[in-house]
Amino acid sequence: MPQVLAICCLCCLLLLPASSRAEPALSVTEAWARESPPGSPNGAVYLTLHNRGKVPDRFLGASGAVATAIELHTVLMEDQVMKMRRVDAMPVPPGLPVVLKPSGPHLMLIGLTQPLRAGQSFPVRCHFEHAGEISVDVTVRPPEGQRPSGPAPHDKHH
Ligand SMILES: [Cu+2]
Repeated sequence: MPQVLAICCLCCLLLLPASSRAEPALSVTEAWARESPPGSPNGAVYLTLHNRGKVPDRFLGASGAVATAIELHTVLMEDQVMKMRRVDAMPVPPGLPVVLKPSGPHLMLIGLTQPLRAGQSFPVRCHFEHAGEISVDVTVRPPEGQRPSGPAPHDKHH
């Protein structure tokens, strides 16, 4: 019965692309880390999450060989002191970019397995509840205060 087989194959072809060819709802951009001072055991990764889908997703953190452990941290003020807290997940609502940046949420690199040198990059795998795993390259930037390019840090507005 070659005809049955043909129909079956056609069905498979029609069904498959619907899920596999869809535009990825989630993307990770501007992944960067600060160069680690010599001997520093820890570091932090900052990045921007974009949810272009219609359903909320959740960022579950990341993994990679750059550190013994990578934790998702938020920063909060407690008695005028900035404190880091480990969280299990961060909401990534549709439409609004979620920015992990210095003095804000970040991926904490605990127990660096390699020094972070400016100009180099390393891979991490970001995990999402719905989107699954997304791999990104994290660019290492020079230490704060050293800006080989770009505007000087005097952008205070009163
Ligand atoms: Cu931290």
